[in-house]
Amino acid sequence: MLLDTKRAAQALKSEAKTSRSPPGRAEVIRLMLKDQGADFDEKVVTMEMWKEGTLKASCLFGQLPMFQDGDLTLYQTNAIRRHLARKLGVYGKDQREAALIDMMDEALQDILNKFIKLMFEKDDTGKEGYLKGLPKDFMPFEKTLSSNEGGFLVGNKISLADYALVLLLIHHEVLSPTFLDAFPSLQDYLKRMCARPNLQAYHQSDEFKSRPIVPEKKA
Ligand SMILES: N[C@@H](CCC(=O)N[C@@H](CS)C(=O)NCC(=O)O)C(=O)O
Repeated sequence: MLLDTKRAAQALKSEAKTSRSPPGRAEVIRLMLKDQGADFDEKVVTMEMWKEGTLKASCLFGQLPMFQDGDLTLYQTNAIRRHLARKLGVYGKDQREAALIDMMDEALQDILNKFIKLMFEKDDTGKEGYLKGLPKDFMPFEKTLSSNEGGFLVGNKISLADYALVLLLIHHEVLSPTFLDAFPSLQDYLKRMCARPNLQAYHQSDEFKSRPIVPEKKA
């Protein structure tokens, strides 16, 4: 079970002025679970529930998300992501691949952090500068994909790093529909990934669309 605070976090940052809750960091977890066909329940915590305090007091670090897998209770998004990646077999075929997946994942989270910061800015002044920095940010992934015959970021099987990249590409395409024009390998990769039956179904679902990370005013 995934317990996520995205609505609570959104309400806390009410100046972001988007009426729907953004997917944020937990979305990679959902993408991985959906693509792998894993069953899970999700509870979204509202601001009212969170403010009441009992739930916060019960969380080990006073924060969400929280993930329960049988008798294992996990906090910390990255611990949850990596636990699931290991469990679902999307963490590389050996330690070498796992290390490369971690490296890619960390670099992608650096981009995600900048992206989330932009999404929560009150006005659009940062958008132009942000878009100018995209070639530098995404070129390492373009290069990696153009030289990896396996068709994935690491090895020849989908991994946690691919889920993180796919999600970032989807969100950046909303922010800037032409941004992928300069990246032929990323363009082809995104098409292939989004054609995976479970990913395609989730990407086109109302559930996915109900959590736009790019508020309409930013797109
Ligand atoms: N390092 C933690 C950070 C968790 C975090 O910042 N959670 C926020 C929501 S995204 C939260 O619970 N905020 C409410 C609070 O701190 O009271 C992780 O990656 O899971």
